[in-house]
Amino acid sequence: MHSDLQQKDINHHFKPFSDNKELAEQGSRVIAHAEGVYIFDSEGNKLLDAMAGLWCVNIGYGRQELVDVATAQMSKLPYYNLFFKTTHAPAAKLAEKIASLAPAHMNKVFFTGSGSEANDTVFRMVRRFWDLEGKPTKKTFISRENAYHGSTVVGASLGGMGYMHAQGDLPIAGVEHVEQPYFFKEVSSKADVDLTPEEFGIKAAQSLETKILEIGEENIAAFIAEPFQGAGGVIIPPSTYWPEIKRILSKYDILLVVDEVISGFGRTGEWFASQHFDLKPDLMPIAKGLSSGYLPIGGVIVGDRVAETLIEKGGDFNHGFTYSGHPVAAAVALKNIELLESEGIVERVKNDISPYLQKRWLELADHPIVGETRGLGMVAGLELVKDKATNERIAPDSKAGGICRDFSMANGLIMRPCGDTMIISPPLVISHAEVDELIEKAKKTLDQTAAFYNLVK
Ligand code: PXG
Repeated sequence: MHSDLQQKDINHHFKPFSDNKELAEQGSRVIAHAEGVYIFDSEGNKLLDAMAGLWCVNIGYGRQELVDVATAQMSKLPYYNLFFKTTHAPAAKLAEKIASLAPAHMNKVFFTGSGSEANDTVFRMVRRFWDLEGKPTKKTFISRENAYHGSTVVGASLGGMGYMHAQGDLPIAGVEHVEQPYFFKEVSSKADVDLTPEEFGIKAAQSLETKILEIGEENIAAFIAEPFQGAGGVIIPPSTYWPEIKRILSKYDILLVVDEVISGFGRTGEWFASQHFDLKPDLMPIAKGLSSGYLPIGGVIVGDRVAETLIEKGGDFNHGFTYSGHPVAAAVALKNIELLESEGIVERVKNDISPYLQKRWLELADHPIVGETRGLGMVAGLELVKDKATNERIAPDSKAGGICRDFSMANGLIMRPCGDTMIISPPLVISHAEVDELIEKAKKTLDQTAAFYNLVK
């Protein structure tokens, strides 16, 4: 039996990234409230949210300071646009704050309502940049297989998800995809491929150079990538990958777009993963942790080279959104960043809680159905396998991941599957005791998954 609320939802709510027909039978879990790293559903279940919502609640749930700032800003100025030669304090102050935390050569911020809008903005900015530079043939974006850059037409096109391209005739023209640096998929689980992670990192990066030579530098606008792939399954490149990408990009005149929507605002123990990986992006799309998800806001941090051309030579930039720099969202984002700073949350990730989380997550590598664990900062993943020697998968069609997720939810832990990869991205404020709870629940979940498939030795 569905509750009244579930029934309303079934009758009238068309849900994102869901099989709405299947959900109509099952009914959705109603999330009622949240505190710290926990969410509570309408049945009274308490779940440790090891995904921080959708990779975004960096500061944790229930921060009254953010509520207070939102309330005050709503009373003072709930809305005004930034189009009519106007600005307001929250947008101006937030832009300054973000520029102060970004790499030194990045000093301007264009605001959007989401990460997808940020990538649509990147697309138009980059193409406009090359037109203004007198190189109008430089239009093609090179992205990577299995990348996630959003769900709008441009976002999904830049992304490398086949199941998204299959709906809506994507990608649009002018987007190409090259190899992803996914060592487990491409090497560890294939008997006939014998490369070290370092050798594989170089090989994956060189697919970019191959593509550049194929299409011609004069036709390529930018390379876009997540510093580590998030929605693709927490894919952390081998140490050789980014240096090789940098070598290739410096040889050709191609812009680097580092999509920091997941990795920004402390997730790697630095403000931005570009600082962790020593990257010099021309543009960085941001969202999610910018406001810890309390209100929707995103943006593009623009490096000096692109900003100077667009601003000095460009005249009007005919692009923007009703909610660009929304004052309430911007005020909340600013306060969120101030709290991350004043409470030393990013330093704590680097020096304390990330090392602890990663040390404990590594214990799961010993489990009989785990082929690999990996992690960085406050993200981690593991690969479900039937046999550790061959890394053969448990069941066809990546079904084991969904089964594992269901056990995890029943155990009070939100850990999610990407195929047969189980991933976490908890709030940055998670305590040691909560990490212990996460690991214990994950172990129990793996035991149950192994038992379900009769894999207990
Ligand atoms: N870039 C990256 C790297 C992302 O992870 C976006 C852009 C788009 O942001 P918006 O705010 O438009 O959603 C994202 C979003 C998942 C999942 O299943 C991940 C995202 C969104 C929805 C689902 O992991 N990431």
